[in-house]
Amino acid sequence: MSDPLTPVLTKRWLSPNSWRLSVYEQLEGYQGLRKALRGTPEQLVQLVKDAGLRGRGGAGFPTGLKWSFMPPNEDKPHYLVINADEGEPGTCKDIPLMMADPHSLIEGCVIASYAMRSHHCFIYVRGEALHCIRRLNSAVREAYDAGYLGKNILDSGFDLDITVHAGAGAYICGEETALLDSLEGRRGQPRLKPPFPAAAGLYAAPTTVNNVESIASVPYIVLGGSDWFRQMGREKSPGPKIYSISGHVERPGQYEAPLGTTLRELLELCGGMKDGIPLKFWTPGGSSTPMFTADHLDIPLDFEGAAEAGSMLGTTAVQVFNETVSVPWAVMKWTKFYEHESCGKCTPCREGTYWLAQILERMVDGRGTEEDIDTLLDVCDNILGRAFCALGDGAVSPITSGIQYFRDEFLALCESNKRELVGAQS
Ligand code: L3W
Repeated sequence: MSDPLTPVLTKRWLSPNSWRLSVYEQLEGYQGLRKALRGTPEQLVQLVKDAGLRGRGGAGFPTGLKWSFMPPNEDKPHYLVINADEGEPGTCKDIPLMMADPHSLIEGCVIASYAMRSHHCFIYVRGEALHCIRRLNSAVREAYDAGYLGKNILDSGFDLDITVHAGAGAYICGEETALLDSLEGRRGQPRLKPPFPAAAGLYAAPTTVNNVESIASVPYIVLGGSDWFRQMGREKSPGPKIYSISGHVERPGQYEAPLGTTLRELLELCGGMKDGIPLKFWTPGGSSTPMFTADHLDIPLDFEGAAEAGSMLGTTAVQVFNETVSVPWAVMKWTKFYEHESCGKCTPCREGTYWLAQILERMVDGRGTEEDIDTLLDVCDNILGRAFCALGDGAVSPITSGIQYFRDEFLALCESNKRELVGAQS
């Protein structure tokens, strides 16, 4: 539940003109950078490790550890790339953050670049979010004019340029190596890992790819310290988090709360279920994370809690569905999204999502048979762990979890078809 230490990341969002540099500066803006530049890069990496910050883009990889993979020498240029491609269905936290408080991201970029000895940072933004790209470009210009970017930042001797890059609206480009390919001007498709980006990333140079919310958290860690950060959230998943809540709730939106907050508590924050219609199912972190049901209201939504209950925290995109929604129908909609967005590089995902979508459409249309349920699970089994990137695994999550919790609904669709077939024959 929201505690006295939060909000952190969203604390400026309701201030008038919160995106302007002058407002940001009045509210502690760029104080973290001033403090960071007085220390060494190594101290910063250690601080972020001590804080226990974990990646906010879906995987929860420890941020400080990732930074420490960057080589200490500068034989090649080092790059920081911000993954602002936010494409996971239901996820709407990074774009609001960049719209309301772009300087927190920019300040985080300068601190992180200093820590990793990078002199060029790219912010890769979802192409459809033109409003966000404009806002970021304007904030970057303000930061250059004020000496927070460019040469000799705040007389520290440190130089950094930021380039805001517009993607072209492909979900796959949220996968970090596909993003790098796209940034290099190629068609966005995932690369084989290893090598991880820290060894060979953008232009084959050492690169760190971090999510917007992860980097926007950094100035607060520098100012508040690792112990302060660890007071929020849970031992292995510390800190504040922006939960994007959508669907059948009274007040959908972004809600900041410590990691480990439960859906029951989040529902209190957002006014409860819309019109009081009971909850049926929900995703903890976007459609790629296996769904939960009304039995999971008290699961702590942090990396461990979600995983122990059989799902993933993902992007904390909490999508809430009430009793009026058919699970097979929702699963079909999600599957058609994955089919459309499959990049086509690997066969399990390219062919598998196509077959899954065909079968689900047939079932929802009342033309399914009981064997279709087994076929669905079989195709899922042949995608899971066999696709080239995480997109394939994500695509099967709604289906396997949907059948796990709501098999009767899938069966009922097939039963009605069976009755029609028998009726037609008699
Ligand atoms: C060096 C090693 N670096 C791991 C780095 C790696 C990456 C990070 C996490 O997928 C998940 C996915 C989505 N040496 C390393 C290493 N790294 N081992 O750590 O890596 P990984 O592979 O665990 O995850 P990922 O490929 O980044 C992210 C799920 O999040 N998701 C989110 C989707 C959201 C979007 C979006 O909105 N744009 O894509 C939701 O569930 O399914 O499982 O940096 O290099 N030994």
